[in-house]
Amino acid sequence: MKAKRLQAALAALVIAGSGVLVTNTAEAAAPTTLQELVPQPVQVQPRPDITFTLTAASKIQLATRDARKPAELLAKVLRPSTGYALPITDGVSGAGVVLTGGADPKTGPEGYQLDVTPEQVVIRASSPAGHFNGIATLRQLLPPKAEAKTRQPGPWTVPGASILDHPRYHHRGAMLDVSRHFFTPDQVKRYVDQIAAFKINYFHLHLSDDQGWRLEIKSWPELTRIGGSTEVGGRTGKLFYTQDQYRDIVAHAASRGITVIPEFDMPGHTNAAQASYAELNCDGKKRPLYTGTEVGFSSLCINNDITYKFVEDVIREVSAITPGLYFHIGGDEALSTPDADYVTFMNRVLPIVEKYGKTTVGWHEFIKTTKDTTVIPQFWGTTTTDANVAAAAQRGNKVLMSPANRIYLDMKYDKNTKLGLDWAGLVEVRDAYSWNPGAYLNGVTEANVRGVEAPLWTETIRTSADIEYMAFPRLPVAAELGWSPAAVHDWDRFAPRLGAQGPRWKVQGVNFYASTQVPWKR
Ligand code: TNX
Repeated sequence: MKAKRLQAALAALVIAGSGVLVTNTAEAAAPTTLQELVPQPVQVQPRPDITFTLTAASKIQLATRDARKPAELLAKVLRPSTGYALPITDGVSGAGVVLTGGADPKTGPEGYQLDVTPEQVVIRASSPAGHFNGIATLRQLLPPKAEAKTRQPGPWTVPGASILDHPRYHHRGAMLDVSRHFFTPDQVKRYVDQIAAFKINYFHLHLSDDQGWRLEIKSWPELTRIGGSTEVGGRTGKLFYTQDQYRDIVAHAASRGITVIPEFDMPGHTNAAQASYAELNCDGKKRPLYTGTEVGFSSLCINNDITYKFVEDVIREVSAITPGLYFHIGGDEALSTPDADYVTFMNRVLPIVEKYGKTTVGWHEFIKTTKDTTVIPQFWGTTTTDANVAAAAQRGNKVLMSPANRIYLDMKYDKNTKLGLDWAGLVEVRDAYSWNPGAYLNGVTEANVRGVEAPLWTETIRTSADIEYMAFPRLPVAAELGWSPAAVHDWDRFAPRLGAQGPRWKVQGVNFYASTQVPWKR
């Protein structure tokens, strides 16, 4: 009893950024999921006198047709665990979750309001993106077992609250390298499901590299027959996606509010293509397949027209099956392409991307070749100064931030981490958190930043368990940096919220790294 009283006395805590005082009384010391949200919302107003409980009678009610996909996602998550029917209805009546318009303009194009009443959880938003984001919050307000794939006992309570929320940056991304090691469509979709829970809205697929070409290109079939036949370590098989499989991954991501950005890395990182077609090599000879992990040794043949026919065919075919507006052309570590050739290559390729209606994203090296302010440089360096990126930002380009020594998910956590690399340093969870995307690169300020992406390179990563170990908990760190207001940035407040995700990952079977820096909730 004494301990409880002490707890009640000590446990008045401010929800960061909201300016709202939450009194965590002994009674309420039972898990209140309101204090455990990642990413932290802009405003959380607790309503301690109210609780909503999801029951067998609950319906998911649409006041706007726009919200059907988000509603379907919510039903998909909650039907197996609750065992409830949770029908999706057009129109609003009775108990349940209501998805509607009429959000406060402050929520913007991707934000939402979430209001808990005894009868309903009402999510207001002006777009499907907003409803997806509101649903990600609602999932975290329910008990962790709501994420289970099998039926669990209730009660399915949601603490009383009014939440108003919107992202700091439009672009919150995750990348998976499926070239160094190939991952099946089911493995890719599993990762997509995991990142969607943290309001990630872009999924970048690194589909080609020296070790593998991973997407069927109908006009160049050898790319996958040969180039997609192996991976790092030498395993062989049909290690690629057919166009139908890719479409299915794209649709799966869309049904979770996520846009796929396909990457075909050029003019370096191209050995798999050069092993598939002799004519892509200046000497007209096929390269051997490569299953090691060196970088920088390959290059397309820059002064050969067939190279641009190849590039255009790839961009045309991929653009036709990619509803998202972005095409990532790679452009990194072209160490075997002379500087002048690199410029020639980009000057020919960037207009092709535009011709097929896409916006170019590229690793930041490419930005020195163009003054086009609509293209997106993705900064992956380990320094805080890059003259070319800063100059582009001054001209008006928006920069996607992926500093390798902060947010590369393939860096080891510490020297004992078995998986991963360490060329950019060891990146413990707190290191991943301790930077400000809007004030990191000299000359690149808040307004110049498009967002944050956490890339996962897979030289050492082979299984879903491996992906999860490296991505969790650092991917949610990236999500927090990309979403939550800069003013709430505070490790001491963030760490317990992150630690509260542990029970959810246990229910979901996510193989997370239990960093000793994080106070994990049991
Ligand atoms: C650098 S980052 C690369 C990749 C490697 C990665 C390993 C970048 C644009 N290029 O080719 O996989 O390091 O961390």
